[in-house]
Amino acid sequence: MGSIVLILSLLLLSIHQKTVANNDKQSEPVGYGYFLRSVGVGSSGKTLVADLQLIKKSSTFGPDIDELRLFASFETADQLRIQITDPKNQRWEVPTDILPRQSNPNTLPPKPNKQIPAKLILSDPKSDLILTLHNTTQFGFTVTRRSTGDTLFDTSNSVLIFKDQYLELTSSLPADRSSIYGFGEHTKRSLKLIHDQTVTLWNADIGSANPDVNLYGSHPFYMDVRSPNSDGKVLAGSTHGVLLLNSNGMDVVYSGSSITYKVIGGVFDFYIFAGPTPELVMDQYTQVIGRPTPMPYWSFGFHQCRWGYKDVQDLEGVVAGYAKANIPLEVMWTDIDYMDAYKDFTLDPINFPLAKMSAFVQNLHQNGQKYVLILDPGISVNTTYGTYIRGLQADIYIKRDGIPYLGEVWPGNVYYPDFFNPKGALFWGDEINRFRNLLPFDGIWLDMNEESNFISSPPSPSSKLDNPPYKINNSGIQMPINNKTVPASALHFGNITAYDAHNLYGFLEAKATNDALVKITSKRPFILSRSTFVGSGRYTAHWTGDNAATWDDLAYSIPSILNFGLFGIPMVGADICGFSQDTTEELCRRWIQLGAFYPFSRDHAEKTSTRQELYLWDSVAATSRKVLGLRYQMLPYLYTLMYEAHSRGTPIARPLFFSFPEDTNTYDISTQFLLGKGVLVSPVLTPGAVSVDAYFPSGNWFSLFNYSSAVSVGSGSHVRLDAPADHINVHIREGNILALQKEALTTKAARETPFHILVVASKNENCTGEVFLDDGEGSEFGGPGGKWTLVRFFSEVVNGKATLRSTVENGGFALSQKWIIEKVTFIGLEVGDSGQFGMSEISGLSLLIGKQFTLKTSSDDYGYTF
Ligand code: MIG
Repeated sequence: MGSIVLILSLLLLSIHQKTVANNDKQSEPVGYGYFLRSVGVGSSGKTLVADLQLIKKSSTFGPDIDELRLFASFETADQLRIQITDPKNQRWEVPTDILPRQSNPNTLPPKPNKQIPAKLILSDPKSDLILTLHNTTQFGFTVTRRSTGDTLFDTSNSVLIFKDQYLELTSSLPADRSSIYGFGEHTKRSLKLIHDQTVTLWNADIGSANPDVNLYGSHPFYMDVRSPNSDGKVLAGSTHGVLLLNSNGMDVVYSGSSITYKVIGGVFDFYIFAGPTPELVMDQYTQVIGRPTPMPYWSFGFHQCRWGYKDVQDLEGVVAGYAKANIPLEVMWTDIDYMDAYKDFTLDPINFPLAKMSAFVQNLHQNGQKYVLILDPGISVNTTYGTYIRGLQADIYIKRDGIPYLGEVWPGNVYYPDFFNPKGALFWGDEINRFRNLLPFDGIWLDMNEESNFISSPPSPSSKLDNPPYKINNSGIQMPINNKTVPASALHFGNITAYDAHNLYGFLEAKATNDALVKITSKRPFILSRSTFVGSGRYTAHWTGDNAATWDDLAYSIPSILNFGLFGIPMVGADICGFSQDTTEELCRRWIQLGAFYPFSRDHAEKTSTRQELYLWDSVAATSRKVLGLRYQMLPYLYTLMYEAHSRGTPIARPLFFSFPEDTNTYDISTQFLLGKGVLVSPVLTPGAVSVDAYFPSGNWFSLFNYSSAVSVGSGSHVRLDAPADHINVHIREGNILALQKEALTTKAARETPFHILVVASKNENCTGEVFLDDGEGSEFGGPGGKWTLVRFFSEVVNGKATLRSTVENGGFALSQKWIIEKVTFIGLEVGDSGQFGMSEISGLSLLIGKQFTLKTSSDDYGYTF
């Protein structure tokens, strides 16, 4: 039997030839790439070790590594891991203390196999995933879904390249059926990745007002939502996830029909998550990278920040301005202005003197408000500065050529603490503790941790790290990787190079800060970090960085926020009203309308821009009272979504396809999002608009501002909604039950109000909701025997009679707080077949929320009995 081998030269697209084989039988290795030399399957049948041998050398981007080892393992039924590395030389991998994970299944080299079949299958009967190793003209692998036969990941049409400083691998995708989400951090015009683009991952202090370039964090993770295939086996919304666990700089080239990883170091370490729903992918993904850390209840309040507050009086004026305007203000922030000459852990003695700052913070606390301050990692090189001296004594600064690396940030010359060094983390924690003893701040904002540097040090001629052969598309223009950061040849503790560790700096700073705050306060910390990596959600919240006060940036905040949900960092927001440039009354009004529904809701601006506190314009103030009023009513819901995120990884703010995966129209939506499973936010994103074109997946939807205003669509439809200047459309879908409280000026005051249960009845679907209650600040979040309560609500309409009942887990806590339900509102009660909806409100109740109950409306008039 003759085999037909077609060799195409794709010199322009790839540095290597591409080999396409159309036969199934093993033939002589052809072209570049590798072939399988030996394969051993572990005794469980769920793991495999293989040795690969280079077919033909190439010199572009350095010499090839001749022999590779592949480990494959069904780590769980839903998680297949495939790692390819160099068996002879230990290569850089993300350290296991940064990301704890299973060790390789079997490090024994497999026995050489004489006859390796052209196809070798590894499967776990419990798993829907199947791994096939191909060994026709060269090695490749595919991952398929057993239940549908769908190919999820497929390298068999491309060449594997593995050099010291360049790794390349391509997976083919069904361009017409695959919707890809993820990879970050970038500002994107669309949530779904558009075809034919390169996304670069290399943490950089580049303002998020710049779309499509690498920003502050690195998340080599994507979710692939499939549309149905022609044989009807793949149902719409069948979803899997793919993580490349690698911290090195990389370009990811996405054409639509393929995805190519071009990585400048480390190893290939793929995790394929079986899903098959977006929610399950998030559950599986965050089991590996760590669940999002619980955020304090207060952090769901509204935050005000600004770079350029002049002095304590300025701060006091802002707090008073909010109070006077009756707009909720939970947290007041200070940017670098509070510091003495921009030195961390100091106060400007003239404008922010300790006595005044102490009184200011004490006042906030008395009003149930909080205070958060900024810290930059760079420590001012200054022999009169205690922090600097203690750092030197502890020998914890990042070094280059044997001495601390000298960078430049706001204070001028700086050294960077090395968070890889256990002593570095302790030093940082100790400085935090000292400062907190002076000024009892409530949370920490970590900026400039990419690491940002105002200078670019020249490459060291003796190092191959500062100027690697493959230039990732840093800044969108192949800027050197050393551009305005700590150079790649700098060294961390344990001889870890900045080349490998660069993208982990912000992660480690957040971890050190979190560890310190837990130790100091015994409460759950609130930390906001600009730089992040895979798993940062275990320690920190995130904001999207330096956007601009433009309508585009308002719109792009939605994809950015939704992406961070996919990265396991659900507490995320964008600078409301815009960071750089002067905002306008209209933009700021539309922005707070949207920003009131960001998981993290903070107004922040750049020093030279016009002031933009919400009370400064009457129309912005009025809309703020309205939208933040709804946010504060929804605090128990937002907080319960945090609990859900922590328990199962589900984002707080979600793309529409999370709840409606079967509706392929939802895959393209970047201008709306869901809070939880059933609250749809449809903002105005353009100037001058007084209506909005919103997409509604099938069902009955009710305005949360006006329960009698309904949108009812049989199948998903675009609906034009009124959106006058003072209004944002927020709808809740049938089948949901919300536990609301009353709005107030602080979360503390809101928490003291009685509950209002809003039941959105449904004829066709289960109607459910839940609320998680605890003290909102303890380090424990759920857990056995703890001080928390989980109440689940169920409602049905039978013969025109609506019922609401609850089940209560661990009711003791809620009972101890004496929380009561004062009102129950049923909306969406269908009146016969009229298409009209009825409403029934039961007020004057005093049901203990910590005790289960059943409530029935009597027929006809929806009166109630219980
Ligand atoms: O070089 O601290 O993204 O939020 O206001 C700019 C001043 C440093 C960048 C942050 C921004 C903050 C600003 N910082």
